[in-house]
Amino acid sequence: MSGRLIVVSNRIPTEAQPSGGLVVALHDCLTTEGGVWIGTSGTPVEKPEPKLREIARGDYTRMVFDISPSEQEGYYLGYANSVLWPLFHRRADLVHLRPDYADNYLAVNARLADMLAEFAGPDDLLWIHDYHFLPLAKLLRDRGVSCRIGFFLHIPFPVVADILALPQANDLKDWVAAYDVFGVQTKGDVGRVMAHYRDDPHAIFDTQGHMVALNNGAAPRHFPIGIDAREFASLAQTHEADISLALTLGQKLVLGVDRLDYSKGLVHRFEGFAAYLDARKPDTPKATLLQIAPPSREDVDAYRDIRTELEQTAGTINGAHSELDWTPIRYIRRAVDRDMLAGVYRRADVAMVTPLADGMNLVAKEFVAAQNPENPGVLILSHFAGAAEQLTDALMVNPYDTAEVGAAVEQALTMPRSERQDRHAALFDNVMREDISWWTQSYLSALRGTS
Ligand code: GDG
Repeated sequence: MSGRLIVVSNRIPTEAQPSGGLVVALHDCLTTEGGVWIGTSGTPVEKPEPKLREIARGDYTRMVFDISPSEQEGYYLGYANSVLWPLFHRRADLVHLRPDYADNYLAVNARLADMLAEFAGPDDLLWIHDYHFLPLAKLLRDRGVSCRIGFFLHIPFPVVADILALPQANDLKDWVAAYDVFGVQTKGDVGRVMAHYRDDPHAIFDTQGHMVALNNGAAPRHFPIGIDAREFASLAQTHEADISLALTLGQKLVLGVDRLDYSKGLVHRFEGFAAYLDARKPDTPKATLLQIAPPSREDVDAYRDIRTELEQTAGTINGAHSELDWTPIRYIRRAVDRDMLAGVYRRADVAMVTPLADGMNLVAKEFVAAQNPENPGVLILSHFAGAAEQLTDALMVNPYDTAEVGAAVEQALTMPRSERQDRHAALFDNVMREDISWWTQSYLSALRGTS
């Protein structure tokens, strides 16, 4: 097969050096493989033309298309981030249904399908990313596109009971079944996709109850996304010395790094940290929780609400526990430079990665890669992060159980060096082995039909 690799995601990098998990991963993949990366232009225009525009060419080509202000509202802020995102993160209570949201979502996908139908040849490989474009393969097949089309879902696949809150629940079955490869992050996600197709004519199950085919394509498969662990480890080593030792006033450093999003469990995390403060024994080190939380999707109400709640919670805990020379929670509501971030990871004694729902969570992997193997920090990891399937040597917690989280903080701060080293060695081995190029190659060989 000699066609091009065509990658589609909502956001594509507009700067030379991309940042952020998905964007960095796909940039590395396309730099190696070559091909075309297509996404939205990022600036809504009144009358979007149904045309792909090339914005850069190098190791690979970048192309964009426009959406209108009302599509930004209905497709992006609406259906993608106020319907699918909360629903897929087990927050059906936050789903905001409006008919114009679904209309805009389908209109943007249909316009993109028209453009791709003209652009893609039969030998090309189309790789579609994330919940913004679930209907694309179905729309492309309706337009006669015959090339192989794969999808990768970066966020969790929902349970059947939650999917029923979606007016398009039946359409979702058709959308998913139209892909040649439907890729998800974890085995748990594969199980939930299969549950969605029980008794559905699209799916064929074997006698043991495993799905063997979905429509004409393969059964859904899991491809846990990784990071460029080697590069990140060396970044952390280089920038460790940049981090001022005054950072925690001589106390132990506990770190959290998350987009400010309700799925990341930040309020529960602060309450879990407060449980450690409440129960702290006199000889347990004093620790400061440094929470880096750059804001995201601030035009969506639920994101404004979580920010207010988090700031109130931090204020209450600090009011109760601060001393003249110690503020237990430091909270930074802006992005930190990636080099500095790598150095802070390495400097941290403990990382709290405690989402209530998360497709994978790259922060957990970055923290592991950044550690000094001689004196590594401890990873506290939620059962509900996709990374929990791979990083089984972390201290696992139920993020809703604040007493358990508090006890894990205490255990992490007092863990003997030999146990820290053993746990870290096992985690590091996984993060290095199942890295970003392993992920890319696994997915692409499935999409090419060779595995
Ligand atoms: C989605 C899924 C899945 C964060 N703060 C700063 C900063 N970051 C970087 C981290 C990391 C990335 O952003 C966050 O990645 P996550 O995986 O943790 O989370 P999502 O953004 O929700 O990503 C997730 C992922 O897609 C990939 O498939 O793992 O489950 O939700 O790389 O380092 N980077 C900088 N400054 C910050 O302040 N420079």
